[in-house]
Amino acid sequence: MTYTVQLMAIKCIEAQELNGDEVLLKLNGVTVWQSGRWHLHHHPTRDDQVSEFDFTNGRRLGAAGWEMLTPYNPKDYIFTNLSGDAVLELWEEDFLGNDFLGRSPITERDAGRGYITVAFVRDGANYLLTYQVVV
Ligand SMILES: [Ca+2]
Ligand SMILES: [Ca+2]
Repeated sequence: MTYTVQLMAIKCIEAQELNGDEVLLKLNGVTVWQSGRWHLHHHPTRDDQVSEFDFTNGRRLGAAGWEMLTPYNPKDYIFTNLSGDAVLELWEEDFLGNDFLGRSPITERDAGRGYITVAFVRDGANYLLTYQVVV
């Protein structure tokens, strides 16, 4: 039995760094998403700061409100053919070693639970990640 994980959204409740965080998400140790040129921040004031990514609708919430992600490919947020136990990890990139912000285990038993929101609270950071598991 295999299952699929779909990332729905990530929201910054509290950034670790003053100017915002360079966030990356790993699935089973492989980087599947990174904020890239955007810095996650709970209160965006600069053009490059974003408080929330809505992966489902391809939007980001920044100082100017919701804007579309370009490019945006919905398939970039869907991971198929998983089996057994999987793990999602949140990291914050730094020049001298990245900061580990937490992990969340995933199994096929999560399928049918609808949207699952997990909190990553560690090292001064506070993030909410929403995903769903389908079989
Ligand atoms: Ca850091
Ligand atoms: Ca950083």
